[in-house]
Amino acid sequence: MIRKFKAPSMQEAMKLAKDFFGDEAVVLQSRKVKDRSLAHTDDDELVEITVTSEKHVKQARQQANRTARVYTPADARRQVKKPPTTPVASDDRKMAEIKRELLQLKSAMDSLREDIRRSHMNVLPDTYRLLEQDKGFDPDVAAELVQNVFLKLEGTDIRDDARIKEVLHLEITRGLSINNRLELLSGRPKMLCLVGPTGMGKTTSIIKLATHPEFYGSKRVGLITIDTYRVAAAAQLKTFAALAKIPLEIVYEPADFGAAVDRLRDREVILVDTAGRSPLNDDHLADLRQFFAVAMPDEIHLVLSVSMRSDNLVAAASNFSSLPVSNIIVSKIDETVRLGNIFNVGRKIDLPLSFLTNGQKVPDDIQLAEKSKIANLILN
Ligand SMILES: Nc1nc2c(ncn2[C@@H]2O[C@H](COP(=O)(O)OP(=O)(O)O)[C@@H](O)[C@H]2O)c(=O)[nH]1
Ligand SMILES: [Mg+2]
Repeated sequence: MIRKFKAPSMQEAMKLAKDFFGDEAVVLQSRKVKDRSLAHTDDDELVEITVTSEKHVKQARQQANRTARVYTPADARRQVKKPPTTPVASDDRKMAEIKRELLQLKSAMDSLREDIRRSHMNVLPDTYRLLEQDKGFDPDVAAELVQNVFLKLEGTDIRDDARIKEVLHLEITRGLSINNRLELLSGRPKMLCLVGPTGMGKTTSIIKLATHPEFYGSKRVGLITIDTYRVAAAAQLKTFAALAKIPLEIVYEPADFGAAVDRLRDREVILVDTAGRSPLNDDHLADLRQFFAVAMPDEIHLVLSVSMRSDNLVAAASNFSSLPVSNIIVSKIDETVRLGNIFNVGRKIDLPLSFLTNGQKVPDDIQLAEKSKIANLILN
């Protein structure tokens, strides 16, 4: 359902929309129109907003998804391969028609999405610009945040920059998902494994976690490197382990993993580093799955650098989705000021954040992921 509301100001029009749709109101479009009623002169202007509700947008999306699932390209191929029971020409025509309808639906959804995005730019343009252009929030993530902020504002809030920032801080805090328990397990070591593309900071993070007093620096730590391609990736960790007098096991085969874990059974924490020649290829992941079949880590943290583009982050995460990843470590937050990407990661990958790393200094440059602290980092 879509309705238009007219009022002398944006706020009054929004009030009418909220009275009708409640907090679910989504502004699709806003524009200035002339007031044609007799009581006013020609110069009077009204704000007209076109509004629907979150529920209706969701329904429209679900409708589109349902329709799309019924006719996937694979279905279309199967359909073509089937021996024709009816004249081929009529089947082809039907498929073409369905395809055309789907394309129309898709383009309607795209333009609806674009309208929603633009309507938020109209309501709080400065906030939207700050998030998207300065802070690196993805357009859809920024639009959703601005929408939530706008709905929380009351009365004259909309002209109060400090209040807007305060609500924005709250909304960012609310939108983050965190899981950063450091507790040990009783009776056996807790096993943490770090996975991720090469160069993200896995090995450095392991060294920080193993030595930082706030993390596992005061615990009995054991280290394991899974080196699936025999790339001698453990050299860095070997030097460190010798200096820090921490036992290190290097394993090349899944069969050796169980014994290595067993040799470290008196430890409180086992930190497992992973290295492969090209960690994004399927072989590396299939290998890792074999290691995990021997001994499953209690936590698997995917390490991703915040200075990567958000679509590459999502691609990297989906590459690792064949592993039971439990958390995201966001690394290298010192390398960009566009820290909205931390929020993008959380929203798009749908896994809780555990740690942030903020430099090359060992062991200092690592922190627990904390909602309010992340919101501060992003906004200041
Ligand atoms: N600026 C910055 N550099 C980092 C951070 N963490 C790791 N690095 C650097 O990134 C490079 C790759 O790190 P490494 O731990 O070997 O990555 P791995 O391949 O995932 O194990 C090294 O030069 C590290 O010093 C960080 O938080 N900030
Ligand atoms: Mg490494």
